Amino acid sequence: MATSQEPPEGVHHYDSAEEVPWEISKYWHQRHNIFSKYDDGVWMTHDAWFGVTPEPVATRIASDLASAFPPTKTILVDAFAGAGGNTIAFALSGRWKQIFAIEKDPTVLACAKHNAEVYGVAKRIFWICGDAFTEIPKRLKQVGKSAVVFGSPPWGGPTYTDYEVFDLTVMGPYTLPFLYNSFSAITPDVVLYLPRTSDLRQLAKYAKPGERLQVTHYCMHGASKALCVFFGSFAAT
Ligand code: MGP
Repeated sequence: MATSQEPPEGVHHYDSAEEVPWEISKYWHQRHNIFSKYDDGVWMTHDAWFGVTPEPVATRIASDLASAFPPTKTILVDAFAGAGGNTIAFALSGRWKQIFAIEKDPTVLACAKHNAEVYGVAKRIFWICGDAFTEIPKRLKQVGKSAVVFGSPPWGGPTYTDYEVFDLTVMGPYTLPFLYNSFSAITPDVVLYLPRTSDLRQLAKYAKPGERLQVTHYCMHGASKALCVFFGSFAAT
């Protein structure tokens, strides 16, 4: 579905390489891997390019989450929706009765909504402009036991690649302990999308006695893009 809407200020759709700022050009060249429907008018902000989950990875994550949790889990919360890569894939999976997409930057949320329209799933998603750490307790405290929280937080920018092993306790602006403590207060079923170099020892500390946490690397062209750690019902014994 091609859209003819004009992007609001701060939002762009680049059609040719000449329009693209140099720091984004590596991502723009991967645009069809990031959104297969990019040419149908996908919207992005400058910063959204750095953190968006490429479509094949988002699709695989959505399929893994669909089967990971029991049927009593009917609500999926995307705590940091960004430009919508993961949210769209969760909606396309058809697994969830309700999907909440939370994003605190209204311009980025406008991109996510628009991109979901491009993919024909915008009406299947509840869009929330706000901070995940206040919105989730406010809206989901009562239904937490039916919910899974997925979080693809900011990693402090592309410089995460400067470290051989990425220290999740200093990840900015939200550290692993802060993310885990905030979301697990609502539901034990939390999945976080983190740098491929994340310190696994820091993740392992959250395994309950006798349990192991599942960590899945998501790859494209034979190389890991990132990993997901699954907390909660999914824990392997
Ligand atoms: P990358 O390392 O910035 O780029 O991001 P590239 O070129 O795709 O990777 P490489 O294999 O060529 O080195 C890799 C993936 O990490 C992206 O596709 C995003 O899904 C994810 N990602 C990157 N950053 C900086 C963030 C971030 O801050 N937050 C989240 N949630 N994901 C990110």
